[in-house]
Amino acid sequence: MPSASILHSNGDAMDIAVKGGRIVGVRGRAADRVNRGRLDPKDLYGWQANNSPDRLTRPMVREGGRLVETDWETAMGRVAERSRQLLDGPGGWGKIGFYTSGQLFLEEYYALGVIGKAGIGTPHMDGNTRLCTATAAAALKLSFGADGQPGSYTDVDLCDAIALWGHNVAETQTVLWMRMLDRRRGPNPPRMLAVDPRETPVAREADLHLAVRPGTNVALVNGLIRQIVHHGWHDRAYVDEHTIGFDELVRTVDPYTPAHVAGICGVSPADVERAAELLGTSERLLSTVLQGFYQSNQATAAACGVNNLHLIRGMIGKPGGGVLQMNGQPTAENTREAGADGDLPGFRNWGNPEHIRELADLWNVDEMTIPHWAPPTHAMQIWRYAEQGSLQLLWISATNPAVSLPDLARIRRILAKPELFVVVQDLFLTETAQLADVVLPAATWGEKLGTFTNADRTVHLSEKAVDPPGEARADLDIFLDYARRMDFRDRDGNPLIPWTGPEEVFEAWRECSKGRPCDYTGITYEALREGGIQWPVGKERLYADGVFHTDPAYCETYGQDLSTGAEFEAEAYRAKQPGGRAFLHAVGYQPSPETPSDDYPMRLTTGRTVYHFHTRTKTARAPELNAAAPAPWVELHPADAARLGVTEGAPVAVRSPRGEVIVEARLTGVREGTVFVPFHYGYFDAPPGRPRAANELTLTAWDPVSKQPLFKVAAVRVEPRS
Ligand SMILES: Nc1nc2c(c(=O)[nH]1)N[C@H]1C(S)=C(S)[C@@H](COP(=O)(O)OP(=O)(O)OC[C@H]3O[C@@H](n4cnc5c(=O)[nH]c(N)nc54)[C@H](O)[C@@H]3O)O[C@H]1N2
Ligand SMILES: Nc1nc2c(c(=O)[nH]1)N[C@H]1C(S)=C(S)[C@@H](COP(=O)(O)OP(=O)(O)OC[C@H]3O[C@@H](n4cnc5c(=O)[nH]c(N)nc54)[C@H](O)[C@@H]3O)O[C@H]1N2
Ligand SMILES: [Mo]
Repeated sequence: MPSASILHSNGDAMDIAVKGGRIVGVRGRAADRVNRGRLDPKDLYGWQANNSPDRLTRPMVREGGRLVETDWETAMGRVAERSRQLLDGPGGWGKIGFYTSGQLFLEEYYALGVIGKAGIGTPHMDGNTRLCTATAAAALKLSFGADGQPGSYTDVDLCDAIALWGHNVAETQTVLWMRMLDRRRGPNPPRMLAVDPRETPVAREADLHLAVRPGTNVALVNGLIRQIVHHGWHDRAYVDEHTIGFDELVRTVDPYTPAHVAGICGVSPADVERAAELLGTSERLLSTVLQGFYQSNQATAAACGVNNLHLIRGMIGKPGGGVLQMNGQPTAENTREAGADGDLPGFRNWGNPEHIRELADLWNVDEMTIPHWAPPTHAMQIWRYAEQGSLQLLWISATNPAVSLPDLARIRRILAKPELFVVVQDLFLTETAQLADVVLPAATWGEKLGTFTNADRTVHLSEKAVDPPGEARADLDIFLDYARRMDFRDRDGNPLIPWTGPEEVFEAWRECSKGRPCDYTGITYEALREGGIQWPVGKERLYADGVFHTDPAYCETYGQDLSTGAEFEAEAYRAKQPGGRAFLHAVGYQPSPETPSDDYPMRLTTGRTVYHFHTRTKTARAPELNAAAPAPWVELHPADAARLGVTEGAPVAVRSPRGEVIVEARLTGVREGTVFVPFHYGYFDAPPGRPRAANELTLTAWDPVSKQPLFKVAAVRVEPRS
């Protein structure tokens, strides 16, 4: 049965093989535009998690402190009853929050979005996409007027230079990496630049590797722009015609000489010059940006910096010349476009009354029901409200925050609070589910029908190949059941949510997306059965004509201050008269909120390995993947290891002001003074007395603009352990 990969954002098309009602394998689909038959190791083996004997098969509720199995009627009854109690009290909508995912399907997000925004009317909705690609969305909105990826994967085939900004694509999107390697090993290979504090496979392949100090991306990008302008490598005509803010950009980056940048970033001035030349003299430059930028200090400013670089070189929307402000999760794009996170569906602007009116008409509800009086509550704030007690029901779907959020000791404390009613919807009894009041067993990929969209806007249909185990239900069915129990009504007293299955929701979503940047009106289930299709249909690249989505009536945001995150008013935005031009935004470098000290002298950064997906609920259950990376580690520079008296494989303690992990040392090409710990390892299968989740160490701090947490910069102390 046709589907696409669910363990990264590449959207590799595949067929699911079924025997005796069970999934028995997968293979890549040769005809698809995204992957041409290739698959990632996680996809080749990860499906085995579907068949795992410890899948949740019945709902559970907390009784006398323990979780016990029950039936759907009891479990959903409790969720609806608690919701009703809260809603019937004053300001009830403000007591209910939803924390969802980048791993459900488009239809599920849209249904959830309508439930939250038009049914309950809560502004407290977000996804783990806040931890993942909130910065991509913020940077795309601020530079180009709306979310939506300008580039296309075919740019890999056509470019003459590739710059990877904090993106270890070789381990995180292996099929895209193979496409890059095809070029590198073929005729006219593109030059390659890697910006990463570690010597990743990407860094080893690149012609130039800038091993920047974590948290200094803005200084680097400012310096590169300065050199490009200094050498006259920018496209003055494009800048004049299609952008706003060039003079101020030039003023802002002026102090960032190669020597100044070298001092901040810990690289050589000559390498800064070389990088500027590589970028400045290419004719078709492709950039990809990911977590080394998005989860690091000044995230949105750094990501906008890459947009700036492309805009001043006139390299947006051209074959081979473009930016991929990458997605990470398989369906992150859909959370953002369908409005299950803070955004309004269809990339609508919460500050624009006309956009609110459109939604109110579409859903036939009162405009005042739809939260739009302030920016939507971002995930980090939702958790704070839960901590402070104003939020009293938190419904978590398809994410495992007890391992994936920063400062886990705090998150465990919040989840365990008796006043907070926690609903967890998952496949397994995860670290988070163990702390829930109600656990809802979900069906997953291969067991339900729906669509999702990859990082280059390609939509795939994922068919239902097998039945879910036991009583597990598709997430959409769970949300629709809740809507029925809550009896949400529209302005005329008719059911707000009349849908019964995914295709009906998709039809409703098409209507909602009409005329917006993410227009799905040209896409149907039937057409998708032939293979992946990009939105909007017929546009391989956005902004090919140099006209951006910045018109005040159309744009998704009126802008934010890049250093404080403060939101601009409609008036101020209109006064800029963007008229379809893109914005060049820039700010100076500021150090991370936590930098090394005497007590915590080293920099910690965190991230991924090729064999595991996130908190490993799927990949630890695939024997091949688990065997390839069974336990966590810390990467140390050999000189740091020698100084600390640590040898390869020895146990070491890594401590931060928040907590400790004890993991094995690996001596690698990470920058001196920096250590790296993968964040995949939670505690469901941890040996006793060995804390090992990287997020025991990380801090509660976020980028002021995108509100994405800073997983890539903390201060730590490393010590040998016997
Ligand atoms: N194998 C695998 N693949 C995945 C996933 C997975 O869990 N496993 N998850 C998917 C998801 S959701 C995502 S979001 C993507 C993430 O994909 P990536 O962003 O490629 O993955 P990370 O390892 O989180 O971070 C990338 C790099 O950032 C570097 N880095 C750290 N700090 C800094 C800094 O300050 N500046 C710079 N320039 N670089 C820095 C790290 O050394 C790391 O190599 O992967 C997707 N694909
Ligand atoms: N230190 C550090 N922390 C990080 C990061 C980092 O680089 N460093 N990266 C961040 C990023 S980019 C991300 S994306 C997050 C990921 O963090 P999480 O979202 O917490 O990670 P997952 O393990 O993917 O959790 C998804 C959960 O959904 C369940 N699930 C899977 N499919 C379905 C389904 O169809 N329905 C339902 N209901 N459940 C399903 C899985 O069993 C799993 O428990 O972690 C973030 N945390
Ligand atoms: Mo992610």
